[in-house]
Amino acid sequence: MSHSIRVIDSHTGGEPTRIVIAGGPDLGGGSVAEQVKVFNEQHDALRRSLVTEPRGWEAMVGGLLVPSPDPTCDRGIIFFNNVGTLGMCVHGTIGLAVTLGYLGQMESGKQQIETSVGKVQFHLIDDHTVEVVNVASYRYRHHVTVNVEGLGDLTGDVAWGGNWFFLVNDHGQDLCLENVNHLIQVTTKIRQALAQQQITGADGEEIDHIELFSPTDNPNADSKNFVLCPGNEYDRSPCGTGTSAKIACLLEDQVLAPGDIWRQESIVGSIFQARGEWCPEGEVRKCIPTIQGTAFITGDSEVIMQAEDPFRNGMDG
Ligand code: PYC
Repeated sequence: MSHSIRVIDSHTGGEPTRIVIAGGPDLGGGSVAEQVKVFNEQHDALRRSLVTEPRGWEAMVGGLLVPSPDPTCDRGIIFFNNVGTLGMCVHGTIGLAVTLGYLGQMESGKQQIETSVGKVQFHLIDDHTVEVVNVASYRYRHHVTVNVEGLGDLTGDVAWGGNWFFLVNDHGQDLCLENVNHLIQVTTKIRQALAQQQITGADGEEIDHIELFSPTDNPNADSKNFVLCPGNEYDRSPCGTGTSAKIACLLEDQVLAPGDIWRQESIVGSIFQARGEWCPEGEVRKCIPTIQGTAFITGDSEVIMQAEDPFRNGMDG
């Protein structure tokens, strides 16, 4: 007995996405947040088989298309990586839009999807270029100091962009590709220190993404970043949820005005173009970020899981 699943692979600014097109499980309907619960409880082996070795690799982000009960949404999506599900993933949404275009399923050029953390719109501008209107984003805490083993006191902001981020400008690290292993170690220590010192997002939620910024000498970008994702892989793209968190901070600091463009470069040199608009007044001041990036199809295949394969669910069984 074997089970096969059709996937389309793409990369967005170097960061891979694997969208499950057919053969995924029935999660019983309900909101996407409810379906995420079923996916986590009953289908974790499927997550591992799709995005970890030997069928995937640790940096890959998966997207499972699911129905949405919301009549304003075209579909729902559950994003996941090598260690679990993600709230939102902008590079994955850019990959989704290009994938749907490749499949001839983007007739109107625009769609709205339901994620576990809110509704997101995307617009396929051409075969490769996509604009994503992300979930409302905001700075939760300003100038938070954390003591990090071997690094001393570091100060950053805690912000939401569809996932929780700790954003640090002043860190003394050289953000270059040759330094990636060291940057992973440093940002892992920062994440551990935040957890130990009980510095969290709203409602005690774990800050699972760490984002370092530096100036760039690329004339087409305003800043360069390095983003550590849960699962200890770094984002090859500029990280759209991280860029959304950055936009919220830049608007708060009045470095950007609503509508101003911010060009965020990733550690591999890919660029997202972003802007934000304030939401109508609410309890917490939030903005709506719009992120533009490009993606390219890299594969269209059937992933096969043979029952007798000891590694059908990844290396962890
Ligand atoms: O682009 O939002 C993003 C993202 C999150 C994790 C990896 N990429």
